[in-house]
Amino acid sequence: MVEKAKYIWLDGKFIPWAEAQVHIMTHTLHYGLGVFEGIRAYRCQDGRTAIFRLREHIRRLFDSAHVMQIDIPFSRSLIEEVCCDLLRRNGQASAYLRPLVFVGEGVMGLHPQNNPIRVALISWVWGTYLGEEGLKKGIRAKISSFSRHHVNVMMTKAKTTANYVNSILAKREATALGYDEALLLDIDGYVAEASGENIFIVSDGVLRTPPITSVLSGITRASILTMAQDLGIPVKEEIFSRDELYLANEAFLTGTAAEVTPIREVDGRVIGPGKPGPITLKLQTAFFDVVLGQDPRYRDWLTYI
Ligand code: PPE
Repeated sequence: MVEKAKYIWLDGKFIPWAEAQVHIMTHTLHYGLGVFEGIRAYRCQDGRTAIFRLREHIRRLFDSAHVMQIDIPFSRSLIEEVCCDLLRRNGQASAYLRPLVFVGEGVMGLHPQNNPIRVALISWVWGTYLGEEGLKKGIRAKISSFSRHHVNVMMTKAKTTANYVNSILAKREATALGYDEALLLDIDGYVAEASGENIFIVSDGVLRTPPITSVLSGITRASILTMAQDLGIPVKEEIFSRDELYLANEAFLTGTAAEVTPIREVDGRVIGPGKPGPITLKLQTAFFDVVLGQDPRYRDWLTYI
């Protein structure tokens, strides 16, 4: 259960958590046209709170809306400001921020021309997404029987609510079979991403991740690519097959919620030595140093509230 915070920002106003209700005729509830973001704020080593890559997340929110032809009735800078303000008002030193843009009541049917565009900002405390144990020792993943969206079926660069039905189907299937996470292949059978994370593998010292063609352009993914290059780790954005994943020396997932989570097993095949490998650990440590404000090189990725 999500622990209630004091306030939610809805359509321009801070209102008590319990009052943030919508009508059953809310268009997005019926058809799934909406866009959202997931952003983490961390309590840094010096006691201050910093939001990780706030600008990039809000830019992606507006990019998703652009792709889905949704006009957000607020400016990017206002939404960024409200994210900081919400954390302050809710007294949360570390939290997960969820901007959600959805289509309100008006007409029904598949042509919601003038229905109001509504915007909510929610913050809640969210622990490790795939468990403390998963973060430390690695998770067990399963290739899903569901494929990742084809680029001409859904807009894969847009973080649209409707895309996540595919993720839920995959996640349910994997967890029902006793796995922690689902990995989805693209329509051509190459590894794409997990239900809510991007994927990386290490093969012979090279860090590899699928190009963003049919996957979400992850902000954690982009951060890891930059950090790896700065650490002198060779990186390649290229497609790979599931047997290349089985044969990888290391594998891990990245995402705002999942942070940097090692993968220790896929489809019953142990990955490398079956525990987080040296490159994974190096990048995971570097990632937490950055988000906790311990690495001055990436200070501009943090917005202190
Ligand atoms: N792929 C998908 C499909 C995805 O949903 C996410 C984020 C990522 C990749 C990684 O993107 P980024 O967060 O920018 O590094 N998934 C969000 C949703 C989690 C949820 O269950 O809700 C997240 O991590 O916030």
